[in-house]
Amino acid sequence: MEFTHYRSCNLCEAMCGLQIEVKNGSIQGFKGDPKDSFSRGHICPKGPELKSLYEDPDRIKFPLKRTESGWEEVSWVSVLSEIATKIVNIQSKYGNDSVGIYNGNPTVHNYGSMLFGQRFVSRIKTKNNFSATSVDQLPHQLLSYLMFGHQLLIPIPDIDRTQFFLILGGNPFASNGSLMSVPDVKKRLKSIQDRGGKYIVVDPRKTETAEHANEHIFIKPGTDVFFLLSIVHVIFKEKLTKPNPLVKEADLISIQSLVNEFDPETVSKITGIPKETIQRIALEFATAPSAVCYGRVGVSTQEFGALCQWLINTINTITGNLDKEGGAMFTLPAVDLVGEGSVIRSSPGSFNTYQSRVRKLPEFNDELPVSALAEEILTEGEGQIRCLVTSAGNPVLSTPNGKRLENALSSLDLMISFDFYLNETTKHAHYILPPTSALEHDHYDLIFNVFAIRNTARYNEPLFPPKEGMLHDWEIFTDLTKRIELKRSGKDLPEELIRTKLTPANIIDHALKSGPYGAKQNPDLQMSLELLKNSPHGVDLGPLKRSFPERLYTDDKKIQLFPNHLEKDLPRLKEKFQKHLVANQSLYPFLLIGRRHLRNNNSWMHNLPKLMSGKPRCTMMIHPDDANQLGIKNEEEVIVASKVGQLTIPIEITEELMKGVVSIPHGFGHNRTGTNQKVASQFSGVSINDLTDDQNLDEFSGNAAFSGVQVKIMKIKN
Ligand SMILES: Nc1nc2c(c(=O)[nH]1)N[C@H]1C(S)=C(S)[C@@H](COP(=O)(O)OP(=O)(O)OC[C@H]3O[C@@H](n4cnc5c(=O)[nH]c(N)nc54)[C@H](O)[C@@H]3O)O[C@H]1N2
Ligand SMILES: Nc1nc2c(c(=O)[nH]1)N[C@H]1C(S)=C(S)[C@@H](COP(=O)(O)OP(=O)(O)OC[C@H]3O[C@@H](n4cnc5c(=O)[nH]c(N)nc54)[C@H](O)[C@@H]3O)O[C@H]1N2
Ligand code: SF4
Ligand SMILES: [Mo]
Repeated sequence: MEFTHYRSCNLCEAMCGLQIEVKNGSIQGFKGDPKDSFSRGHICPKGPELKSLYEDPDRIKFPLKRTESGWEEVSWVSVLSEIATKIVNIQSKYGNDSVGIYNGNPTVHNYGSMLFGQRFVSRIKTKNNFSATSVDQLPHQLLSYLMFGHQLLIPIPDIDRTQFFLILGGNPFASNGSLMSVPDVKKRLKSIQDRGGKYIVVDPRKTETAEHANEHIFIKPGTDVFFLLSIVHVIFKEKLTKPNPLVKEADLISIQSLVNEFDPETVSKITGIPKETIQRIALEFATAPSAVCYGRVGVSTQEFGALCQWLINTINTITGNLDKEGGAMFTLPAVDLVGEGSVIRSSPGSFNTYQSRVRKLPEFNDELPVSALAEEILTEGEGQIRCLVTSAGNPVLSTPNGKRLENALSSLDLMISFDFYLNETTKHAHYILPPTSALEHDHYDLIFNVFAIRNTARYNEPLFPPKEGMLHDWEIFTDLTKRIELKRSGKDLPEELIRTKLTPANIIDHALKSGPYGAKQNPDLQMSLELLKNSPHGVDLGPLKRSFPERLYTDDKKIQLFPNHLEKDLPRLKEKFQKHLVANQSLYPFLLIGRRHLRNNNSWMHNLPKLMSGKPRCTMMIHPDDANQLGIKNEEEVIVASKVGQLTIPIEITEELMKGVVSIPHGFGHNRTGTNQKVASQFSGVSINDLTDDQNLDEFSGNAAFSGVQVKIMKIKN
C-alpha cells in the first residue's frame, strides 16, 4: 500500500510541514510539505531523521528496572505499581518536597506530555519542581509576566513585515528561530533585505546568520545589558521616544533617570562596540518605518538576562514598535493559552512567592531554578530531595556544573526517568519509562503556535501504530498519577493499566471549538479538531494582529514599563558596571560561549548516524591571534579549565570569533560509561556544562548564566 502522510515536525520550534511517502509500511521519501502555508516546503536535515529515531535500535520501547545484574525489562503494571508505592512512601516519610521533578525541553514539543505531565506535577505537590526553562527562556517569561501580566504574552518579531531587525544572541540560521517560530528563516531574513530593510546581528561570534546580515557587531559576552541601556540612553537623549497611551509617564521618568549614566562612550569601553556604532544603531532603530529588537539564548542566559529582556521590551515599546505591524507583536493561536476563559489557560505566572531551600533562589511559575537541583539533592535536612523524576530531559549535559549533578543523581534513593534513551542522565535512574516516539503519536503544537510569527493551526495523526504494549508519555503519566492517588488513599492498586477517556486530542478539540476561531467567535471558519483533521497541510489564520489593550493582563491594563521587582536588581547592575570600568587581570582570561549547529538538537539527536556525518563538531573555536599567542595549532587538543572543572578538546581556529572569546557547543559529552547510544558515543565530544558554574546566575530571575564563563586555556605538553 502506498500513501502520503503529512505532519508537522516537532523537533525544533519551527513546526515545518513534512510530506512523507510510505510504501508497504516503510518510509520511502521525506520532504518539506509545499502546501503548508507556514513553512512553505522548508525543512532542515533533522526533519527526515524522525525516521531514524523511529528505527533506532538503541531506542528503548518497554520499561526497564535497574537490578544488581543490570537493566531488566519489566511489565508496565508492575513497574508503575512499584514506583507509585515508593513515591507515596517517600513522601509520607519525608514530606512532599522530598520528591523532585525535572522536565526537559522535548516536553514542550509533545502536547500529550505537557497536558498530562502537568497534572502529575500538580498532584506531587512539591516545591522542588524544575525544568529547562531556567537554562533558557526564563527571563522572557518573567518579564512578560511583570510587564504585560501573562508569562506567555511573549513579544514575537513580526519578521515578515519589519524593516529593521536587531538580533542579539540568536542564531536562527542554526536554530531555526526560538521564541519566534519561523520556518524558512533564511528566506524571510533575505526578504527584509529585498524590500529595502535590514537586519543586524550583535554577537561575539560572526555566526551563519551574521554572515548574511547587513551588519554584524561583535560584543563582549555578557555585556549586552550595557549596550541596551546605552541604546535607550540615546533614544531619550535624542528625544526619539514615541507616545503610548498604555505607558505611564512615571515609568518613563524612572527609566530616563536610570539610563543617564550609560552613555555610548562609557559603554563602548565595556562592550567593545564603538560609541559611534551604538549611537547610529539607536538612531536607525528609532527612526525606521518599523523595527524590532530581539534577544535570545545568548542574552537570556547571561548574568543580566532578565534586565536584557526588560530593555529589549522597553526599546520596542518606547520607539512605538510594540504591538505594531513590523515590530514586536503577540499571537492569537487557535488554542489560546493566554486569554481569560480559555479552556486550558496557562497560569499568568508567579514570582518569588517561595524560595529554594538551600540558596533561597526565587520561584517562578511554581518552578525553582534548576541550578539549585544538585544542592537540593546533596544538602541534608528537611526538604532534601530523595527521589527525582526526570521527563524528556538530560540535565547532566544540559545544566550548569553537570559533573556535580551527576554525583548528586547517584546518591538518590529513587530516580525515575521518562525517556526512550539510556543516556548520561537516565543511566542513574532506577526505572526508565519509555514513551513512543514522534511518528507513533499524534501532534498538535500547543506551545510553539503561541510563539509563531504567523497564526496557523495544524493537527496530525500518528503515522505508525506503536508496537503492542508501548505507551505514550501521557498514558504513562495518567496511570502513574492515578496509581499514586489510589495508594495515598490506601486503596489496592489495579492489575491492569489505568486508562482514561480523556485524551490530549479531546482536550484540544474542546479548546479549538471554544477558542478565538471556534464557531462562536468565527462562524465562517468554525475551528475544530475535525476541521484540522480534514486540513492535513494546516490552516492559515493570517499574520499577527494588534492585540493591546484587550490582551494586556496587568491589573491597571497598562504596560508596566518599569516593573516593581526590577529596582532590586539595580544595585547589582551598577556594581558590575563599576567593576567593568576597572580593568583587572584574571586568572581565567578567556570568555566561553556556546553555539548550536543545524544538525544537532541539544543533547539528544547524536545517535542518528546521518546527522553525525561530516567534520567533528565538538571543537573549541578560537581566534587566530589567541591561538598564536598560546602556541597552539588548528585541531590541536588543549585543556580548558574554569573554576568548576576542566576538559580536553580540539581547537578550531577561526576569525568568526571575537578575540578573547572561545566557543564550545553544548549537548556533547557522551563519553560517560553506562549509557547505550552507540553512535553518540563514537562522536562523544565533551560537555561544556562540565565548565559552567551552577553558582553563576542571573540573580534576578534565577536563570543560568552560560554566556561569558571565565576560562583559561592550557597547551598540552608532549
Ligand atoms: N539545530 C538546532 N536547533 C535548535 C536547537 C539545537 O540544539 N540545534 N535548540 C533549540 C532550543 S532548545 C533553543 S532554546 C533554540 C535557541 O535558539 P538561538 O537563541 O538562536 O540559539 P543559538 O544558536 O545558541 O544562538 C545563541 C547565540 O548567542 C551568541 N552569544 C553567546 N553569548 C552571547 C552574549 O553574551 N551576547 C550576545 N549578544 N550573543 C551571545 C552565540 O554566539 C550564538 O550565536 O534553538 C532551538 N533550535
Ligand atoms: N551551556 C549551555 N547549556 C545549555 C544551553 C546552552 O545554550 N548552553 N541550552 C539550554 C537550552 S536552551 C535547553 S532547552 C536545554 C535542553 O536541556 P534538556 O531538555 O535537559 O536536554 P535535551 O538534550 O533536550 O534532552 C532531551 C531528552 O528528552 C528525551 N526525549 C526526546 N523526545 C522525548 C519525548 O517525546 N518524550 C520523552 N519522555 N523524552 C523525550 C531525549 O531522549 C533526551 O534524553 O539545554 C540547555 N543547556
Ligand atoms: S527546522 Fe525544525 S521543525 Fe523544521 S524540519 Fe528542521 S527540526 Fe523540524
Ligand atoms: Mo531551549
